[in-house]
Amino acid sequence: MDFDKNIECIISHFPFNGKMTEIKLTGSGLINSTYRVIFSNDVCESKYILQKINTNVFKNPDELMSNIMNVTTYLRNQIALEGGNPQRDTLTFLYTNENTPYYRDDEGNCWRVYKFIDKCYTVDKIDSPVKAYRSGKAFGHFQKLLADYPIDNLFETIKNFHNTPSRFDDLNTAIEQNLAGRKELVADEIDFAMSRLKDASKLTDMIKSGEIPVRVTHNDTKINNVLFDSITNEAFCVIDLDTIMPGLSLYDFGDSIRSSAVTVDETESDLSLVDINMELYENFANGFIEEAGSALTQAELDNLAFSAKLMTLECGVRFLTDFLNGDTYFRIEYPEQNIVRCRNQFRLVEQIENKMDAMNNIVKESYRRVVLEG
Ligand code: ADP
Ligand code: GN1
Ligand code: MG
Repeated sequence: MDFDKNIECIISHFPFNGKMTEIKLTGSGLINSTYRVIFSNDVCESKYILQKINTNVFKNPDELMSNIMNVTTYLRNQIALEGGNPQRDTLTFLYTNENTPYYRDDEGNCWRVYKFIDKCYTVDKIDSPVKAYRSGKAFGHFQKLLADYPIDNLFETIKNFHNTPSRFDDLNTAIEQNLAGRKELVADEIDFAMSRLKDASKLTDMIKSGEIPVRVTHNDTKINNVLFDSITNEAFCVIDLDTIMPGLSLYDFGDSIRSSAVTVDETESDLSLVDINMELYENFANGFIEEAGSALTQAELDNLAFSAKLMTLECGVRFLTDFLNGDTYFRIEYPEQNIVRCRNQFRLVEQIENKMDAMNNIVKESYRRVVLEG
């Protein structure tokens, strides 16, 4: 079916008012297809996000949307209780006219709608210490808001999402299968990953031994999953809620460093430019610890800096795996992009390794100042 006809059919299943006057692709997410749509009538104009759920990635949209509806309802209450704005500080999803949280079209595509939040912007990397601090606060606060959420209500929307040993298994399978015939091109990257295999199981081992608590976490804390207010520049809303699942606080801290405390974002191909920015790192850590720090255990604090390395390594391994598999998971803009991203992330791993002592000291100092001395 052609896109225009299909889109008319899709929107007819949602309770929009008026006529659709604009539809535009938006954002730089790598998974879903995201459109900003505007509906107008004689009185007003309403903006929404219409999103095609990537069902290659999220195999069970019912479970996915159950998590999202439950979590956003809970967040709205928490936000109201603390005097925030529930319409702006979290996402508001619409039910379809058939009272379901998404619409499945004739081709099997799953569509959902939520309110567009106005007067805000997203960035792919942080460029100022104050914004790094605010991003850290946003993710730390998000974790705090969900601290008492009933964890057993959550479905695991992607199995073993941050299970790094399992990501290495996927890499080994991809090497073996060599589906895209690219194995020879990436021998150095495979060596790089395998030389760090011993790091992969550190956090999963700590989960097994009970040394580290499983919490409700976001699990995809890339900085373009935070909305910044256009006027105040505050980081006020954490979006992209598809991977809210039981996880580790460390996943959310570590995964964000890759975009919140770096010199260039993950698309940069000039490796000489790739580095961790320690001023941004310190500010992000201060913000995160200010919000989430008092709930963190010693084992978590001791591994915050390590988590930045592990999550970056894991992400590089995932890009490498996807490159070997023929680019079936992450959206790409040109054929080599996954290997460019992988090299970028692996260089960042090296830079984090070089700075690990300083990164650990920053966490200690921040915790002492922010939590112990209040
Ligand atoms: P993906 O899963 O592909 O990363 P996201 O849910 O993160 O998709 O959305 C992609 C982009 O769309 C975001 O980075 C942001 O720029 C924009 N966006 C998403 N939701 C909203 C919203 N409610 N209001 C304004 N912009 C939004
Ligand atoms: C994807 O959806 P997006 O673009 O925010 C991915 C993350 C990766 C990230 C790498 C569900 O995030 O895990 O870290 O790309 N999300 C999923 O840029 O796989
Ligand atoms: Mg996103």
